[in-house]
Amino acid sequence: MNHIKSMILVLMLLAGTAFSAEVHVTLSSRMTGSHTFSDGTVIEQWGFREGGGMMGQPQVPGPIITANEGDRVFIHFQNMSPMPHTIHPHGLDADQQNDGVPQTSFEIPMMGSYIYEFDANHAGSYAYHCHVNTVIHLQMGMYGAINILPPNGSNHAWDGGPAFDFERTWLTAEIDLVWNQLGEDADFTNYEPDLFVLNGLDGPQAASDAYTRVDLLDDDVALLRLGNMGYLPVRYSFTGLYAEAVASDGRPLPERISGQGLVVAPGERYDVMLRGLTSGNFLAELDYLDLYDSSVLGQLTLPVTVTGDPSDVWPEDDLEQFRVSIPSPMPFHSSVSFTMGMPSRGMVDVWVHDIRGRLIKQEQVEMDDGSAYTWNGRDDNGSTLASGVYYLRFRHRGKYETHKVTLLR
Ligand SMILES: [Cu+2]
Repeated sequence: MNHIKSMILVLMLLAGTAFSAEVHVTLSSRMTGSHTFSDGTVIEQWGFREGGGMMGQPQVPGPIITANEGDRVFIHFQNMSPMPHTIHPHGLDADQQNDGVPQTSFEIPMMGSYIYEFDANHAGSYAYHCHVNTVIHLQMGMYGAINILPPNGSNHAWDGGPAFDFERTWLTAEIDLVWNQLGEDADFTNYEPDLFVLNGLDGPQAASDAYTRVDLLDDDVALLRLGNMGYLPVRYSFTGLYAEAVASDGRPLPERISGQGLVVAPGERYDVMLRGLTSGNFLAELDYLDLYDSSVLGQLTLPVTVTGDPSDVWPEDDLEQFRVSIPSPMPFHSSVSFTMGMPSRGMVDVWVHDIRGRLIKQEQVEMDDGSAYTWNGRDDNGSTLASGVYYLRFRHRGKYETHKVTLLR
């Protein structure tokens, strides 16, 4: 008996370490970078690049560091610049010696080096940035993303979370040209950004950047890792597309929320699943908001193309537990019905959106296996809706299903 127990313990230990590995990345810092925007404006840049040594310019944002949940990550940092810098793993549980906060640990001096290490404990989206005089070092470009995949490295937001076909990391920031010129001598009480950037690029540059732009084919699902490395909240809209935030700051959200109007505050990250509903050309619109009155200080738009034939049903993680039949009749004139397939009686949340993603109706109903849900083509106020395409989204025990219906008056 004891023998079996110890065998099991050994197997458990082996199983526990089966996926964990060491991830080693070499990053070096530079203060010699520059970037020219579409309108000809040139800025100075400080930042990181992959590899050590003296050669080459910084990359802004810095290289994306990718690991699997359970991995131990080692960042071999070389400071090839005249000022001290650090690497702070933002949102990760690093110990004090590895969190890159100079006030509680140390700076890496000119030509100095250090190996930062931490455990990638939770799949999700994180960041890194220099923490020396952070206000200006971050503004100058010393930031990048850390993306952690599930333990097996599969294309899921987390182990058991929603699947994606490809991912995009979108880091926003702004540039105050006076700060950019004055560097550490800038007046940090007066921030008046002139340029509003995504992955270090202005709108036209981002639109032609093969990594940043998003092109969806058929039922492709893109995982957008939205991170804010600037000082203004950024509001996103994806009109005509299906966008749903599933995680934030490295943890699954208790309730998925719409990506339409999602505001990402400075330092925050959101994981948004993006998918086409119909083929066409769409826009991701980013509004950079005033911290105090939420007025729009800057905007950036990015084309999102949907080609092929997106299906009507959102591809769900696991439909075994909860299924919703196709709508009947289709198209409908006065009402449309769906039959529930569920393991036992329980509450079902229902949302109705129009084709622009606006919420029309929301309710919670008690349903049983085989019960029918009927929508009468009216909004929450009981008003009759116009002819058109609507989306009904159902949720039961964390499982979602979405159906498209056509209303013909
Ligand atoms: Cu720095």
